[in-house]
Amino acid sequence: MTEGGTGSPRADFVVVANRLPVDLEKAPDGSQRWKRSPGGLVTALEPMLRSREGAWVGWPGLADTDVEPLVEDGLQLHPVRLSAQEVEDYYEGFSNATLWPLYHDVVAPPAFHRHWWQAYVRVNQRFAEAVAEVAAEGATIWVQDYQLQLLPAALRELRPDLRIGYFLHIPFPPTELFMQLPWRREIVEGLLGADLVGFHTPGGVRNFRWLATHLAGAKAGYGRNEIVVDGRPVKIGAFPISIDSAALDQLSRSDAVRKRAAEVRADLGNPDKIILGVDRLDYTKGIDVRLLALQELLEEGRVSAGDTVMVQLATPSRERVEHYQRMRNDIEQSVGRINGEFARVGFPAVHYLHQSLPREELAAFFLAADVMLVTPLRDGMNLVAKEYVACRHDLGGALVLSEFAGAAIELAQAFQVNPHDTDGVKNTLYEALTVAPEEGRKRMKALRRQVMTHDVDRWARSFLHALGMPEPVDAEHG
Ligand code: GDG
Repeated sequence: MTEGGTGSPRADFVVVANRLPVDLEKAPDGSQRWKRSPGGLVTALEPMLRSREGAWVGWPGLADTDVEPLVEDGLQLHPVRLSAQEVEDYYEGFSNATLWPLYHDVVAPPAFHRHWWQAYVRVNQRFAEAVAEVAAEGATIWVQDYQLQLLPAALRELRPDLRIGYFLHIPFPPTELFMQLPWRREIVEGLLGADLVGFHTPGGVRNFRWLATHLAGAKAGYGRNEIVVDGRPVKIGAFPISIDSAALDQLSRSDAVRKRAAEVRADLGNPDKIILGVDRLDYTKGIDVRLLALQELLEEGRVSAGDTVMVQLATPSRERVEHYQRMRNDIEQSVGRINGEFARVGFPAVHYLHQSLPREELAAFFLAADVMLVTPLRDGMNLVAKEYVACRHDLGGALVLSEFAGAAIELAQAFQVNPHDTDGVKNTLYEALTVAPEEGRKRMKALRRQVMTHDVDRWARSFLHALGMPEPVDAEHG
């Protein structure tokens, strides 16, 4: 950390994301307190932020609230203020009702509203100004995700001295779909303000290269992973994100989690097979796809309720966005229909929890599940698939995974399915339920080889290395 022109401390490494790694919460008595929101990203970046006395810029989660910069648990946090109207237009609107569905293959129709776009522009500019204030001369900035695609160019305008990296956590869509966006050129130009633009998959890189060439006049650069814009090289590349594999492996080996996994099985009535789904309640995750597959297997008598039990954990998400409210109703109706037809008193066929569970509890469910169903219609990566694998130190369990999750590229030995093909999902689910133990172990071993050696720390390092971030001066290891 160095002293800025105004005498305020300035950081050499700044992470900027829509949200801070802590949430500001308002208690019923009006008092405010910070709550840590432990995501994979924070875990991965925390050591690097600390060793460089870095800073994090983001929205604290409460609208219309001024919050002073603070140091929380050794991390420098710089809150950006959003008004309630901006949360509605920039966040719930343009980010989650325009970009989110558009980038996920329009599995829901995206809505295009000019006033949402205007808020998106305004908020991105505000974030850029906040980062420009915080960053030291020549600092490295890492911009995260689809809410902040205009930030790289806005920031370069203010601070050409900075080294700017950008990473997209969701898929970058096929060019034909992206072209629907009325502000397509502005978005591509916004991203091109970065020195490095990263995606989960090579497909995202290809789509972006085409758009940069056709919409922003980018030229071929040095090698496949570089393009040149106005004489300035911009690197592009695939950096598949991962999880803290070792920590999860360790957690799942703990006595407490193993004991809890056995309890979960007993609580479910000691069925032969437990099928598990864990997702944010989102229409991209294909929760309906797997419920239909289970329903048909039950109807056909290929599995029986009681012997086979499904647990769907659905974390509440974006509850103010209309599409999410409708989808929640549909899913809850399906669960009700299946139970209405196939359950016995005290023995539901599907256990559905619309709740967020503690990490240890989640690990216990992973360890207890014979089949993990991950069936998104489109997903940038899907960390749940990797978390399940990291928890299966016993080489038990089978992973059914959609071809349309970014994780499918690395997790080739999963039981892969096309989520649009109901028969395919149904038959593959059945195959996973009845796989011979030796074959199951072989597959899980291969999956674990990938997940245990490619963790989130490796992901962050490879991105920052490609960006050319200097090692901290006092680093113990060169
Ligand atoms: C976006 C992209 C990409 C879920 N329920 C609970 C809980 N979770 C945790 C999971 C996992 C995380 O939330 C969800 O991550 P995913 O990757 O599955 O999905 P998104 O939230 O859509 O994330 C995605 C990711 O960004 C990273 O780049 O992989 O494609 O869409 O870690 O375990 N955690 C706890 N309780 C729950 O009830 N503690």
